Amino acid sequence: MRYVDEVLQQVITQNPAQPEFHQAVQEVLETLAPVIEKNEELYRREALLERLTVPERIIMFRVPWVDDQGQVHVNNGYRVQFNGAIGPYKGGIRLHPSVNLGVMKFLSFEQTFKNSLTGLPIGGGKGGSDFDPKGKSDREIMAFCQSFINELYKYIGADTDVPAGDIGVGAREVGYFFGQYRRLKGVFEGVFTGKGLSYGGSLARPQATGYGLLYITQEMLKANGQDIAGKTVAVSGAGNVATYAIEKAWQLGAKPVTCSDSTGWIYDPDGIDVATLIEVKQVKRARLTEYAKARPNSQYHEGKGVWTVKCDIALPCATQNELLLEDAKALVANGCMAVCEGANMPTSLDATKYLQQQGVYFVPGKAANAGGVAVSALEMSQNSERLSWSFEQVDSQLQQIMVNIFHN
Ligand code: NDP
Ligand code: 2IT
Repeated sequence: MRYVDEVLQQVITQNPAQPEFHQAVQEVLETLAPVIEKNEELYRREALLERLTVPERIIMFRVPWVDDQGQVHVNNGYRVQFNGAIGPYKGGIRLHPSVNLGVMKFLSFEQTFKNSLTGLPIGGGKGGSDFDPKGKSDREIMAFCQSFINELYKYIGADTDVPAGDIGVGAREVGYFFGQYRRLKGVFEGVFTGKGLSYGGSLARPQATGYGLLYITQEMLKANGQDIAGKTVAVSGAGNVATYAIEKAWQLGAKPVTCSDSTGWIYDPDGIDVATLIEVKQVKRARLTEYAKARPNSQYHEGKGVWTVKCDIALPCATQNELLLEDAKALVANGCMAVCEGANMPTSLDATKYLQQQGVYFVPGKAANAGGVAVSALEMSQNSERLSWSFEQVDSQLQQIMVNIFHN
C-alpha cells in the first residue's frame, strides 16, 4: 500500500467519528502524494506523515458559567496545539454549537499549513467551544469567556500559543479573554491577536482576511490574463470575513451581489451595501431579514441558495462544507470562472475535484484566507516592539504577503 494511503487509513482508524479531520487530511495527503512517492522509503522511515497528522498536544476542559436567570451551564472547551515547529501555536477560537474535537483537529491541521505559507514564524493551533453565543447578553458572553480563560490561561502565552478570533469570536470576546488572562497572569503581553486598538490591537486586522482574499483573487486572475474589475461576485456568510471581502470587492471594481447567514441569504441586484450589512450584523447582531427591510430592491430567501446566482467569482466565507457538488455544478452551469475559499474547507472534496476538472480557477483556503493570520502575526510583531503601525503600512504588507502566497 502507498505510504500516503497507509497513513490516511491510520488517521481514520485512530480518530473515529471525526469526518472533518479525515477530509482535511485526505485532501492534503492526496495533494502531497506525487512528492512523497518520489522518496517513499525515506519519508516512511522518518514518519514524516505521522508527524504531520498527529497533533503535538490537545487540551480539553470543562467551561461552567451562569446565565442571567441564575442557571448554571457546562460547555466543552478545546485547544489543539497541532504543530509548533516554526513558531508559537497560532490560530483562532471558535464558539459555535457544532464545535467538537474533530472540527478542532481539522481546523488546527489546516492552520499549520496556512501559517507556514504566510512566510511568518507561526505554528498551527485552534481552539473553541460548543457554547452558542446567539441570543446571549453581554454579561453572559463575558461570564463564558472568563470561565474559558480560567482554564486555558495555563497553556497560552506570547511565546507559546497565541489565540485569536474565528466564528463567533470578534473584538468583544477577545477583549474578555485578554482581560481575564491579564488578571490571572499579571502580565501585559501579546497573548491574543484581534485585540481592540486601545490595548494592543493592529489596524487592518478586522479587514485582513476579507481584504487578503480579494488581493489573492486579483493576483490569480491577473496571472491568467483576467481583470477583477467588472466581475460579479457571489459571497456567502455575513460575518467578519464576508463583510470585508464584500468591501474590498467594491474597491477593486467588482460587484458583490449576495451574502448569507445561518438562516437565509440575500440577493441584492444593486450590489450588497456594506454599511447596511455592518449595521445589521455587527451593530444590531440581527438576521439578514433586517437587511432586506433596509434595502427594498434586495431579495431575502430562507435557507441555502447563494451558489444558484449567476456570478463570475464565488467566495465561500461562512463555514466548512458549505459548497457541495450540486452547488459546484450550478456555479459551472452559470459560467462561474473562479472559486476562492474565504472560509476554512468550505468546498467538499468532490466539489473541488469537479471545479478543477471543469477548468474553474480554484484557490484553497490555506492560501486564500491566510491574510487574517498573517496580520495577526504582524500584530504580534507590533506588540513585541511596543509600537503600532499605520493602516497603510499593515495593508501594504498584507498585499505583498498575499501576492507571495499566490506565487509560492
Ligand atoms: P463570523 O462568526 O464573523 O461569521 C460567520 C458567518 O457565517 C455568519 O454570518 C454566520 O451566520 C454564517 N454561517 C452560516 N452557516 C454557518 C454555520 N453552519 N456555522 C457557522 N456560521 C455559519 O466568522 P468569520 O467570518 O470570522 O469566519 C467565517 C469563516 O472564515 C470560518 O470558516 C473561519 O474559520 C474562516 N476564517 C476566519 C478568519 C478570521 O480572521 N476571522 C481567518 C481565516 C478564516 P450567523 O450570522 O447567522 O451566525
Ligand atoms: O482560520 C484562521 O486563520 C483564523 N481564524 C485566524 C487565526 C489568527 O490567529 O488570526
